[in-house]
Amino acid sequence: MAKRALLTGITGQDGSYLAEHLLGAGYEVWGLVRGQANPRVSRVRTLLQDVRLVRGDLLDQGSLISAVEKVQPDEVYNLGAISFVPMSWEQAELTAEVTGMGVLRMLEAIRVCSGITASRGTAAGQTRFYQASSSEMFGQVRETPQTERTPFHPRSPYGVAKAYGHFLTQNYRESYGMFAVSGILFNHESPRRGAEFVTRKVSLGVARIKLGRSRELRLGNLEARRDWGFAGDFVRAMHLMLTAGEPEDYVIGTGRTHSVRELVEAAFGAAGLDWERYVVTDPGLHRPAEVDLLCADPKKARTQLGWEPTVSFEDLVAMMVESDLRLLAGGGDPGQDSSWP
Ligand code: NAP
Ligand code: F7E
Repeated sequence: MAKRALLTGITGQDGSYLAEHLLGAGYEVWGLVRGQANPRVSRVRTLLQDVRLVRGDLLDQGSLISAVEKVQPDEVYNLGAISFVPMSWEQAELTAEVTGMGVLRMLEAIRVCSGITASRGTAAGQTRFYQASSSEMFGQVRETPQTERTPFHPRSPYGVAKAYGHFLTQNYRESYGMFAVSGILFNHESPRRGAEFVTRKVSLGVARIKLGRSRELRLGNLEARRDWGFAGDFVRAMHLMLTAGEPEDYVIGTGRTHSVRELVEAAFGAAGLDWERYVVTDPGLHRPAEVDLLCADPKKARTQLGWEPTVSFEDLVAMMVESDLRLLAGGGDPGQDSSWP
């Protein structure tokens, strides 16, 4: 019988790539969708026709219990979150509820549905749980590169909420013997990335300028450095973690770091443009507390899971620019909220 996977965040970037990966591996894939008439659900129905949908919300404990009861998943991947860091300052409480407390609700849904208690422990064939932890937990980094043992110093309500979910996942593993793991993922991008994140803001900006639809691109801090990889590579690591022999946490990143300035240079270069003619820096787009430098040490994932990234930074940027040039030339444009940093 096919294994069953339940994914929260199916309408997001990672949900789409992970669903494709699991369908390819022969899984029956279920996606949790929220809201009465969520406009992103139709995109899931078009892009991922073999995914089954179940209603639920990370804010609603009962709905998660119902979803787990209905699907009876072998594996749960908790990708749902308020994931945009600037939004976490504007709506800190909502971020804590969805990105932090949502992890508790999903773990409790699995625990209750599996009849797990501290004294009874877990049974064979229990549901395995993956938590989407983040390099934002490292924040003001204590060492470079960052490993599974680097201490956390989150710099945003988002990073704090992710740290709560991370420790809680560890705690359910230790308290109940659950197969519950966290992937500490560094930034990963793709043509399906939300338009609010800097890589996609840049690739869309370049495409608009190249096609004569815009004359400038306004950005915030060009000096911040990130370890950017391709989302399609990173979802493979999630699956490897949940099918490993032992439940353990892993850092997933490329081990290379680039500044936003280098990203901009590469993206404009990929379209044959000189970035300095078009990029305008706007102090209003800086964050209240910045994460200056992130760079992964993915050695544990390489040696224990055999995981390797396959797409370089330069190829990723070119892939995103080419995709957005095609999208815009074909009449599509996801638009941009220019007030977001
Ligand atoms: P994304 O594109 O922003 O997707 C976020 C997903 O969360 C969407 O499907 C959204 O669904 C869902 N969601 C929001 N509120 C919800 C709620 N109340 N209940 C259930 N679902 C809810 O994020 P992503 O880039 O795919 O990232 C996936 C996960 O990895 C997130 O947890 C993110 O924080 C984490 N992460 C991402 C990165 C990265 O670089 N991409 C790195 C480290 C960690 P709607 O369509 O209903 O809004
Ligand atoms: O910012 C700088 C900004 O919003 C990257 C999420 O997936 O990865 C992501 O979080 C950097 C920051 O991603 C603009 O200040 C400059 O230093 O693309 P971002 P993020 O905040 O790193 C982590 C791992 C996650 O877990 C999150 O869910 O770029 N930057 N100018 C800008 N950023 C944006 N968005 N817009 C600008 O105009």
